[in-house]
Amino acid sequence: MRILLMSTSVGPFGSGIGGGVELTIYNLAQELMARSHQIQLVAPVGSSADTLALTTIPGEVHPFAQNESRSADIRVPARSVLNAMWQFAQTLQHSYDLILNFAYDWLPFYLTPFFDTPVAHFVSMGSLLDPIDDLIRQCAHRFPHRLGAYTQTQADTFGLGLPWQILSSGIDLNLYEYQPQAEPALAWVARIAPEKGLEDAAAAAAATGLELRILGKMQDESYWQWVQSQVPAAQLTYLGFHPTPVMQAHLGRCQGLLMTPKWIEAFGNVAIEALACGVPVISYARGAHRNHQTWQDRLFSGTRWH
Ligand code: HBI
Repeated sequence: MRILLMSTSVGPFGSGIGGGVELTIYNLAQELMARSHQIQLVAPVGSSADTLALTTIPGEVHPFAQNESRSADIRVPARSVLNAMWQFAQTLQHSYDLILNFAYDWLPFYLTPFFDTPVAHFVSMGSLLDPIDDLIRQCAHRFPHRLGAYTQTQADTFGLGLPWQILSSGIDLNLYEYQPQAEPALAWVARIAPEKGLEDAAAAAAATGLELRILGKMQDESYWQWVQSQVPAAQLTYLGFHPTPVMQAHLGRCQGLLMTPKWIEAFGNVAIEALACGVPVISYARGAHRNHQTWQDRLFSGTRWH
């Protein structure tokens, strides 16, 4: 098939601002091309995607849905890059058999019935904003099986009984190497942002006396400063945002990965990346992690870790 992939609206593809959904888009595109489908990615200007056919579109990126209040009106930037991306998609829709949306935004769901070419959606987060939830439910009823989610746990946050395709997530195991020797350090890999709960990982590192090696996009500098002020005893080493080969080399040298989400993590790609490197995962029994292997019943008072 000829498939048009429409990227996330929050930042350029490859910048790390889109978090796990960037890895999902890249891995899906690689596998679809390996199966002889023709793939074209549309993303904001400034994007880079090595072997992928890419069209970049100028415009203003969108505010993060997770930072908006649940019942607030939808905010669209004046020169929204997403509006421009979907206008572009409309002009060339007849050259494609399928359009796949990866943005968690109002517009692509609203436009679904207005396109001749079928539009399907990979929803990358759990329920966050009422106006988008309403649209997703409308899409589900009007176009059953056009909605993909990582996990049933994530899908259920939009209400029970909707016809989701549960797609899980996958990684290219050739990119991850097992390292037999671990150094006395724990790892934390995510966008540096409040919904990821870095302060809890810092507290765990302080409690164990282990260095915490932090990898991921520096999304919220003031939050990073706050975490350091909250846990002065923790030895926190920020290693930056890196492409998979470099990230997994750091991750593989650690004794364990801490996952401390404050929201319903839709999947948590880094959990399977750590396991691919032979690194045990310590996470909350919340969100998609409940599906992952249990590692330890309780680590802190009252906090159930899995
Ligand atoms: N917020 N408005 C908006 N649109 C997105 O596509 C989006 C987002 N927040 C986070 C996000 N995408 C991705 O980082 C997660 O889906 C992984």
